[in-house]
Amino acid sequence: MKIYFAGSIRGGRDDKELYLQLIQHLTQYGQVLTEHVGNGNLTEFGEDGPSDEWIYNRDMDWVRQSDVVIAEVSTPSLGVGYEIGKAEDMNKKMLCLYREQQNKRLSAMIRGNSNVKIARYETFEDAISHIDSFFESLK
Ligand code: 6IA
Repeated sequence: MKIYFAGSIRGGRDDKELYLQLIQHLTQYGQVLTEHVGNGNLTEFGEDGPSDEWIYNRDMDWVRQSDVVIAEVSTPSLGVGYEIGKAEDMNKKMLCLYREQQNKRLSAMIRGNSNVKIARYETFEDAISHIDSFFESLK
């Protein structure tokens, strides 16, 4: 099972530790192609490294190859929204995890999309149980 995990990078790195913990949990279900999303050293300003064009092409290849897409959407991110739209067009099985926060509302382009399953959670344990139920439903 190939898993594409999407989480904010340039949109902001406030949840980077959470991404890492979610990715660690996901590895029991298969290969997480995008482990760098949980990299604690990666800031929203990026680093010297591959060009944006290279990153785009590689990530789109990975979305294509993936069996499932899990997106953490609590921190708004253009890249994550784009990946969700592409994954929808490719008919990928997808789960979006969303934590309610004061003064923030999830984009209508995600919340209003009946093709996108949104799992609301409060605690880390809730998020984990949404993930477990999602993989259970694929069996
Ligand atoms: O707009 P954002 O940067 O928040 O978009 C985040 C999403 O786009 C993530 O789910 C990633 O899959 C993808 N993405 C954005 N930037 C990168 C990136 N940057 N590397 C890989 N995927 C990315 C540089 C990494 C660095 C180690 C050179």
